[in-house]
Amino acid sequence: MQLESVGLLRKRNFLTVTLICALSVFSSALLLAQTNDSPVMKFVSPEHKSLIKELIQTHGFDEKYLMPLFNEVVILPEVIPKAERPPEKQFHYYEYRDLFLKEGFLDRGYAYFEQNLPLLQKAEEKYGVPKQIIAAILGVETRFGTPGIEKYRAWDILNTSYALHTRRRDFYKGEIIAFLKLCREEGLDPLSIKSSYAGAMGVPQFMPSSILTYAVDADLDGKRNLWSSNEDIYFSVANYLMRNGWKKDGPIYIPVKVSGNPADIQKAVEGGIYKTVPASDAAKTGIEMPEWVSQTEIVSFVYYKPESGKDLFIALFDNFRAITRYNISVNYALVVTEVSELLSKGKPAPLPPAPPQVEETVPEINKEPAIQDPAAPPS
Ligand SMILES: [Ca+2]
Repeated sequence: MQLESVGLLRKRNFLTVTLICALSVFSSALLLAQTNDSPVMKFVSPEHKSLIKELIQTHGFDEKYLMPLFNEVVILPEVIPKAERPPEKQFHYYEYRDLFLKEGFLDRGYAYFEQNLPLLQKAEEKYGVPKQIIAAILGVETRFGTPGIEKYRAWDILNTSYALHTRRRDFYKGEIIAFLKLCREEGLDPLSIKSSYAGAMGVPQFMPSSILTYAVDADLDGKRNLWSSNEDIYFSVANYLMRNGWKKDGPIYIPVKVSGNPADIQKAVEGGIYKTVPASDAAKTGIEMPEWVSQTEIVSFVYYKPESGKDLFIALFDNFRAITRYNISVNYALVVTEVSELLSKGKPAPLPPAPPQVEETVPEINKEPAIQDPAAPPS
């Protein structure tokens, strides 16, 4: 990408080398398993062997159901660097927002928001999460439900990440178990479901464990359908945010002035999104909270770059942190907020046409009346 620094490229090269090493170790394990273990089991690593055992013994899956599935796994090592460096972690905010806030994106967003207003409103009324926030999340996740944006087979991604993404192996173990449970509960074919490179699925891009925990069958057809039921999708996103701390009618974030000791201010932002303090404590370190913010309100602080060369100090409220539970990134929560504000305002009216240029008027002479074409529709 054009914006990558040389440092980033070096890191990426390092990661690629590490990955190739990891993959070769993994391949050796695979080969060993193929030659020494069950000949039926094409795909197995030491980690997978223990996982399969757990799926059978603890979660009640049948070996005959599991083995053909695991044999189908295609390892996709190229997704690991993507998962390690998602765009929200690569860019300053003013660069990141430009990935979304383009004319086509917003036009699609305005139309989507308007078309789906009644159902979005219904979700807002039930969960207290504004409809424009729900729509903005879907915009950032899947370009307002653009079909075909998920490029991978979820089963391959989850197993690739479990096998190769060692830092997140425990996480992906849980996601494989959740995915199989989800498929069992909803009657889905595990091999037919698509996902992102990180294993997120459906229009709202939930991980399997999140679908099990937060997805709602809002249209009451007996299925939690995050692929094609807008009602299920909107209620699930709103439920997710509500259960992760969204406060109805609460603020998301505000810029605040700082006048205290720079070391204290630095300390206030060091902990990031989740290092919270009561607003009353912030005032003691020279952070000037506006009067309308209650002294007991829980806040955290970060800097971000709204434009090149400019750092803005902002106070984050529960609702900002709720959005980051969807994706732990300041950039992500900022862009969701910005998109939601634009959707809420609605599509700007087109500029008025330029005034007609004054031309010299020439008197018309012998102008015949226009002859009406009898075949033409009435004007
Ligand atoms: Ca449903």
